[in-house]
Amino acid sequence: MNNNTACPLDCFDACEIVYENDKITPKKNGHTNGFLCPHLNHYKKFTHITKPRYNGEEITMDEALLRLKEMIEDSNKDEILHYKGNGNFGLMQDVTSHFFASYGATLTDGSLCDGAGEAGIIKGRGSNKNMPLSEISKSDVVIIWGRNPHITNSHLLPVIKDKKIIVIDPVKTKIASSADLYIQIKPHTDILLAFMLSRFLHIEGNYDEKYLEKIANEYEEYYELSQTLRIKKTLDFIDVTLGQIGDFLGLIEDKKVAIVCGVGIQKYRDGADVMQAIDAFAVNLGLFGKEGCGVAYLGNSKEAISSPFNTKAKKVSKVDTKFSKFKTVFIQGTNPLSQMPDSFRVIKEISSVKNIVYFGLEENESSAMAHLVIPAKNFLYKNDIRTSYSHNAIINMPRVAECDYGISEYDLSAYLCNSFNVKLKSEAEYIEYFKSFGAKREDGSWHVKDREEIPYKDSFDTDTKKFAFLEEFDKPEYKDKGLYLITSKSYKSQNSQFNREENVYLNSSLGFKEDELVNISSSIGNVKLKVKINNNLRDDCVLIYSGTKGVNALTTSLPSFFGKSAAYQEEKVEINRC
Ligand SMILES: Nc1nc2c(c(=O)[nH]1)N[C@H]1C(S)=C(S)[C@@H](COP(=O)(O)OP(=O)(O)OC[C@H]3O[C@@H](n4cnc5c(=O)[nH]c(N)nc54)[C@H](O)[C@@H]3O)O[C@H]1N2
Ligand SMILES: Nc1nc2c(c(=O)[nH]1)N[C@H]1C(S)=C(S)[C@@H](COP(=O)(O)OP(=O)(O)OC[C@H]3O[C@@H](n4cnc5c(=O)[nH]c(N)nc54)[C@H](O)[C@@H]3O)O[C@H]1N2
Ligand code: SF4
Ligand SMILES: [Mo]
Repeated sequence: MNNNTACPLDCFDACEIVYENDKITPKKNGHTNGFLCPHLNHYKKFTHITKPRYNGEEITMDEALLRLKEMIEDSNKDEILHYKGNGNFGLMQDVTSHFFASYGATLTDGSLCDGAGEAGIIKGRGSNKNMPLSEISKSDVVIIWGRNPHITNSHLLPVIKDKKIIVIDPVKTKIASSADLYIQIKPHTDILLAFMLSRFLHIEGNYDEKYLEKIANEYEEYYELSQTLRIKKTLDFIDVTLGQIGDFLGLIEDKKVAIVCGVGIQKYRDGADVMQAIDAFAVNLGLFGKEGCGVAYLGNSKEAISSPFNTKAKKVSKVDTKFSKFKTVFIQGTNPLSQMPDSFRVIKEISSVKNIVYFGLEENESSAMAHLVIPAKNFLYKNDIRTSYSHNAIINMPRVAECDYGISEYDLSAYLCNSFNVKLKSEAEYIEYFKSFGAKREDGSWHVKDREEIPYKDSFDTDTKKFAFLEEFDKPEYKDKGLYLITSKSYKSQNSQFNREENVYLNSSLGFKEDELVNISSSIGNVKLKVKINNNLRDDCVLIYSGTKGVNALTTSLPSFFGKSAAYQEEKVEINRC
């Protein structure tokens, strides 16, 4: 049996692993660089569901499949919703969507993740083509803007270790502590910093005029828009000094610069505009289409790969889903009862659904609500293939071991397709099809052949082929009430998988004591958590990690203005002693 596969998790890195003697070890070379993160190092210790359940009773897999078939028969086609997440990033995971779409059920669109930022990128550039890891490795200066690489993207670290680093983050993360310049910005004000940086480039005459004339000719109008902001008032409001702006522009002058953004900048309703303003700064610097320069965000992991699966279907939002309109909801690879915004709304909506099916690996809030629980096989026990949203590798994920419980997405779909007369090819045919998008490199690794290493070389992908600048944006109100909720990723968990966090983190100046129980509330809802003191936070921030039980009781289900994305940090919060 082939023993080379890849980590399946929703992560920038898409590590390659070797499975030998029941052990997961990292591939020594290439982007994996001989190390994995705690999730995969301890993967075998986590308990997975092994027995299917119906209304709390254990049943066999055959019985579970029969129940599923009956639930589908019991519902009109338009009363069936397939709610799928990315618990596993394998390309074969969409085979279930193929069944549901072909059958006439409803799928979802929108994003719980990076959708607002992606929409901003597409507004400006016309497409989302990412700066890959291999190009970041060629830059001189790396600006880490709302990303936390020690936690979420550790394989970026060896690549940038000898470079000048600028960090913009309201939390003093590990990379912020060792950065050449750290800006502890006020949350949700990155758009103002991006405008200020573009404006000062113009004031100092350091913008790339020749490039702008060719590829972004409305740059003068954009400069005028940036002049509608008052410099001192804006900088005071966002907690950035003129000295820091000077240092920032000094560090990047005449250098190869990579702006590496994370989801932190765009967990707001105007998240798309924030990203578009950061892109605009990069355009003013002339960073696109040059070696070692550009903007990295979360690329589209399926870029330059066309799907063999039918996913044309009626779609509803995955952010504010009206579950109660459906009779059967099939949940796959996600834990919406924890991870969707506005948990109270989700619980209320989903409670009236007659048939809730949970198809996943572990017990959580969603498996607890489900009438039918179907255990999936984990990645070691099924065939798949994956790509990444931060580099261009395509990695085969063959079955590397056997187990006698659970079912793969392909086998479950084959059962449904067979039961309801939907055409399906063999698993091997689909995997071969995906492989055909790969090309071998000299070092033996495979990459997605039609992805450009340096995108936007001669033009952008907008209708005019030029970069589209923001033409307007919401001016800040320069007033500040309530605390900012920061809800980011934890070292210990993968969103709600593995070891979940349980606390709220606060700066000591807020006057709360370690381990005291507090009530955190927003206009949406509330949650009670124990305090942990963390003075790496600003004193106007409250940090509750993704995956903490109850955090999404605080968050709004109103989607972003562009990109149909969840806005997890839109709501301000209050804290009170219990
Ligand atoms: N260990 C671990 N790794 C993961 C995950 C996980 O759950 N655990 N999840 C994976 C997934 S699904 C994703 S999408 C990626 C995301 O990877 P990242 O983008 O790194 O994710 P976050 O931790 O949400 O946010 C990054 C940083 O944004 C900062 N931030 C918050 N608000 C603001 C703001 O207003 N402005 C600025 N400038 N910064 C802000 C936070 O303090 C945080 O340090 O990580 C993936 N990797
Ligand atoms: N408050 C707050 N909320 C957030 C975020 C935040 O930062 N703060 N982050 C948001 C982001 S960026 C994301 S991406 C989402 C993630 O939210 P989810 O998509 O819900 O991700 P997880 O919590 O990791 O849950 C993954 C699920 O997939 C299942 N699974 C894993 N592997 C497989 C498999 O091979 N097959 C099947 N069938 N199931 C599998 C696991 O059992 C688990 O139930 O959360 C969002 N929610
Ligand atoms: S760093 Fe990311 S890809 Fe690598 S093992 Fe951890 S979760 Fe998987
Ligand atoms: Mo995500």
